[in-house]
Amino acid sequence: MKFKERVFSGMQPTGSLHLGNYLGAMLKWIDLQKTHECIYCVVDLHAITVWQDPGELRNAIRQVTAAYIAAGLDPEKSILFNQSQVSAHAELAWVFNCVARLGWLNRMTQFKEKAGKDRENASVGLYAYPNLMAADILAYRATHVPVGDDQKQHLELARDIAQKFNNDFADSIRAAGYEDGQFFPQPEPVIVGPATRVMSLRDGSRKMSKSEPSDLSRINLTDDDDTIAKKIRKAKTDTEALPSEIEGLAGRAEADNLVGIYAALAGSQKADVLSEFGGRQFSEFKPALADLCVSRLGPIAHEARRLMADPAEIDRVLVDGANRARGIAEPILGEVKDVIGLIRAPS
Ligand code: AQP
Repeated sequence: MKFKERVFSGMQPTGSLHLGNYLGAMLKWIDLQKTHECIYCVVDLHAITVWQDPGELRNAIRQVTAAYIAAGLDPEKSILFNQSQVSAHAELAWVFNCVARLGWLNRMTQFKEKAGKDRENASVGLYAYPNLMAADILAYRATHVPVGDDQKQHLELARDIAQKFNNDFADSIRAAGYEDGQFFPQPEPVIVGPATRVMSLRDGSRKMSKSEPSDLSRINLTDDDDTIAKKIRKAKTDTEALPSEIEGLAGRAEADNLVGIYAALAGSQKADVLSEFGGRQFSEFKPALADLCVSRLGPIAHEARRLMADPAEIDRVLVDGANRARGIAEPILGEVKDVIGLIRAPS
């Protein structure tokens, strides 16, 4: 089957979005809107794989939606919704729980990192998270998935699940009219640009993350201008001047990170940043970076705050998006049920 090009991606409402989410994923989401049919989800079912305060979760779902729109996602053009409103995600995830192998999930590094030493006490949901992510994507037969570098392994698993489903049910899939036996596509990761893995501002060896205890480690999309400037001023660096060539960033994780952030915000490459700032000290580079950050993120924070003043309108956007998402996912889920031998309820 020739699959229509379709984009799917999502973010967890586990706190406010940060610069890593923005540069690693959202900038590409915004770009892809111009050329593709796009489906962007607030993945609230993923968020509850670790305990969330119910009131804060509700607020975070709206906040992430507001950040999507404020950053430039157009709810008329793209489909914006929260995952739990479209039950096809959870239903298909169960099917994939029965397709994916324990050995595959045992290799997932994110589970190991998040569960840490207390693995026995982690939720089953956290372990099965990649199967739900595969369902998120394949419920729409999405072909392209723009994500940060940390999601690469989960995307590979989604491809394995698609392949195994196509193999396990090959006869039934052909009988359903798919002559080439391809029921699900192999979704392609879209991991491009100078900031596919933005690192913590306090430790260049750790990913910038919502769950990092120190707020100084990340720039939130909700931070005001002064806070952004302060966090960049306090960002960890070494004492050397910036190099003029990319090779000079080797072994200088913090410098590499700040140069990558600058390049991504400026829409350029690290080499361009170094040809401008090579030989200059951080005392000169950091104020330029802070100005750029404030000029790019300040208006997003401002617009998100304005949108949050009208939660009913945000909820309306989510309901509209969910209706449109259901229109795509439910027929595909219905076919999945036919192919695997379930009897569906009459529509
Ligand atoms: N530091 C990062 N650099 C580049 N991309 C990143 N992404 C996340 N952190 C970085 C990308 O943002 C998208 C949404 O991520 P998510 O919210 O679903 O979950 P996450 O990857 O687990 O993000 P966090 O901030 O680290 O959340 P917590 O702390 O709750 O686990 C994805 O495309 C991701 O690659």
